[in-house]
Amino acid sequence: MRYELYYWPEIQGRGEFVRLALEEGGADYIDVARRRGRGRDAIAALIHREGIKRRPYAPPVLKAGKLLIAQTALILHYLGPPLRLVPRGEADRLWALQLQLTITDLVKEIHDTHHPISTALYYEDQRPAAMHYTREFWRNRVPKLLGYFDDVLRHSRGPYVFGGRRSYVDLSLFQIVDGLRYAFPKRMRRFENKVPRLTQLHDAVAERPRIAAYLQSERRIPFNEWGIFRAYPELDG
Ligand SMILES: N[C@@H](CCC(=O)N[C@@H](CS)C(=O)NCC(=O)O)C(=O)O
Repeated sequence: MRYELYYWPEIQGRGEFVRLALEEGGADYIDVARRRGRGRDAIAALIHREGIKRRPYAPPVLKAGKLLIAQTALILHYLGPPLRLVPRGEADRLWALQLQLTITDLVKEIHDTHHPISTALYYEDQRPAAMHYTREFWRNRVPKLLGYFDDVLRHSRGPYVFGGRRSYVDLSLFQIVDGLRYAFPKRMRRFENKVPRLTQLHDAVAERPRIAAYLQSERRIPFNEWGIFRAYPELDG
């Protein structure tokens, strides 16, 4: 199966959680908007195409044969078994999906640190609210949510959420830690010792041969100030 990923070509964004899975799973895939040089038009053509009965709302979208699948967590739930990125049993697959949906919630909250009022407004037009939101986010939400995932890893005995076997959830948690380090270097340095198992998971994923090769490649778009994780020094406390 040759998969097609439709996602914005200039950012990691939510597409990155899918890219990491495709890379670690050794999938045959095309990052359509990047590789064919069609950029944003490729996504617009898909999302706004007339006559699609089951039209996806927003990228990332995965095309697998005739299937068009949107929603990051659902895409990963779908890719898990063929790419061997999740155990086969139903309870394990649901556990992975449950964790991934919690990551989806966290991603939205991370995004809201720079866009707390509206995605339709520029960051510069909501900076005071962003500073307020971000302070509360780090005071209450980061300890609760990252603490939760660290606890999941304590129960699984690590380094991964299924113990010794990596899954798509681990790849996403790697991305969360990596992104928070980029966006909030000072805050993360102060906080990270409270979630040592997440840090270990991050390092274990980064050392996996396929991920290490991907991170060194041009396929990995550098972090920048258009994606989910944005480095605005005034938000870093
Ligand atoms: N819950 C969805 C969110 C999808 C989403 O917000 N996609 C962004 C790009 S990263 C978008 O283009 N959204 C358009 C919109 O929300 O109107 C997911 O996890 O895939």
